[in-house]
Amino acid sequence: MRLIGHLDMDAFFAAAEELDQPELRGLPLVVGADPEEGRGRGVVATANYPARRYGIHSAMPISRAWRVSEAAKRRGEPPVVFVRPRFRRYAEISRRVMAILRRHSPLVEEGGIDEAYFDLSFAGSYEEAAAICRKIKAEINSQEHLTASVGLGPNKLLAKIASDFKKPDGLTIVTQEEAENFLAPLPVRKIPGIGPKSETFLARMGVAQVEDLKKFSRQELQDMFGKWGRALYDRIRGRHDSPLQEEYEPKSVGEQETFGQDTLDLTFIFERLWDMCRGVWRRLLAEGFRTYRTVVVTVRFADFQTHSRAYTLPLPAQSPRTLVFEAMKLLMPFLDRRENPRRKLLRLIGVRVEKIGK
Ligand code: TTP
Ligand code: MG
Repeated sequence: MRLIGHLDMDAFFAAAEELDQPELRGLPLVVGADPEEGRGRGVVATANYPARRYGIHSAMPISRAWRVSEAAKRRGEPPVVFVRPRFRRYAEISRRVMAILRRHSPLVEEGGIDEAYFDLSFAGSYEEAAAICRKIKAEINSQEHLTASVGLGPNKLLAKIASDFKKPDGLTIVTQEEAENFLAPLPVRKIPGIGPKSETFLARMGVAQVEDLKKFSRQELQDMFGKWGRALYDRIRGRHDSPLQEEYEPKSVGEQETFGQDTLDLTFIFERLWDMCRGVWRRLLAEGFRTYRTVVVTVRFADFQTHSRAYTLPLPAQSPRTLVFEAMKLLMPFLDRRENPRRKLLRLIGVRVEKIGK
């Protein structure tokens, strides 16, 4: 029997800030870009739970979070405290949390800075595995003074959905037998792989919950979503057998930048792109890699519409010049009529390399 856990820290960046600045505890808190009195142009990285009650969430424009805070002030409620992220501090906490997990599980797959899958099959039963999960949570609490939510299930899919089910400080157990009933009432968006676009597409067909999606045959899902549709057929029934991968390697290295003001100044944009490519190349080498095969460019227009275009080279490349060249080719269509017929100004660009190697 496989027993897989998934752990996800609660409001991670915000919780870390509250830990280091106790005077902030209990106040609505946003970690993210500088709001600059409402003129700030970046986004919210995360919000603590009091700020979420105001409707603030990750990836929201920081200017909007600022307006929410001003409105709260007018109602006589506490305004939001805005702080800049301190990534090195979060990485340090992350390392210690991962170390706690590794003391309790022989196989840990780090899924990101604040989440990981861990194999507890050796425990032999859900009861034993749940006891280990409680111990892990207790240790994170006593050693790091932070809370995490944990999901326990027969595979990575159910473990991940379960860890998100009760937050903060939750522990949710879903057995294979319970899986279908557990998934059925959830919004389709809870299935990893269903993003905002698929969600909208499905909503137009009246499909909101997982149980609505179960009316389609495997073939129908394939017709809608391509090859992924076939896998989706199994996912919504709680079936997923992909193994945990111990070696967590960053799958991509990238940078992005929100401009000081929206622009279509080609000289400026290319200069920024050039700089970013050099930055990406330096970080690739710094992380011990030498090659990449896929180049991804992201563009966000002034109206917040965001597009990414990727190109995969036939062979791994190992020069920064290829990166600049491919990134420029990917960016060009957004600057002219091909992808930007209304000549919208650019707000942000990003460059990323994927399929990286040593
Ligand atoms: P999440 O685990 O998605 O969010 P969270 O830990 O803040 O809150 P929750 O209790 O719901 O798990 O992401 C972990 C951290 O990653 C988060 O604290 C900040 C960062 N992050 C961003 O910078 N931008 C984003 O869009 C998201 C989703 C997260
Ligand atoms: Mg989290």
